[in-house]
Amino acid sequence: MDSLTIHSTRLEIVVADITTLDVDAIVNAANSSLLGGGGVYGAIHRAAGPELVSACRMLNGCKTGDAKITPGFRLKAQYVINAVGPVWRGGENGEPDLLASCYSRAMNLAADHGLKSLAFPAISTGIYAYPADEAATIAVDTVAGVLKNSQPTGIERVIYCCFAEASADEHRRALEALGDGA
Ligand code: AR6
Repeated sequence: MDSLTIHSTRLEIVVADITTLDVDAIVNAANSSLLGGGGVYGAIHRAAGPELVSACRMLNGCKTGDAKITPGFRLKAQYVINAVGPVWRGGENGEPDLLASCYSRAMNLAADHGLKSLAFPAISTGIYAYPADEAATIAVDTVAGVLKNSQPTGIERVIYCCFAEASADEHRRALEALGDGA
């Protein structure tokens, strides 16, 4: 399953470089300084230009599980939502709640800014080593929970932007499990 609609929001899975997406906001996977990094962070900062790190410098960092919004500068996306996922330390150190919190905070920021479309990378599943299957379930279930349990968000599209087919497969499986339970 590559997409599922909950209320009026479409959840979609794509395999792409997130910096190329034409959406209102893309989510970044940063560390708590918001300053420096490789992976998707490096790609987003290269594409956005040096103004993005200058904007991040004004934010005084960000706690794990939280997110802060900046402009997108040279990106097609108008905004970047800078999220800080947990480092995987075996799963007994609050990692699931902290990862879920990244997704719900990003959804809330997008809704508060009146955004219609939002793309997530698979936060924490690269350098931070979160198991991809568990992370995909959290990514899908948390967004679905926000859509089902809160006031209408106004968000029309949520994209899971996977960098590899294996990651997309995990998100497809999670979307199917959610669809089966609906
Ligand atoms: N588009 C979409 N997804 C991507 C892209 C891209 N251009 N590049 C990588 N990914 P990671 P983390 C995927 O390591 O695990 C940073 O340097 C990648 O395949 O970027 O949250 C920060 O500063 C993986 O599935 O982020 C932190 O120190 C996912 O994005 C730390 O790394 C996340 O991988 C955060 O680690």
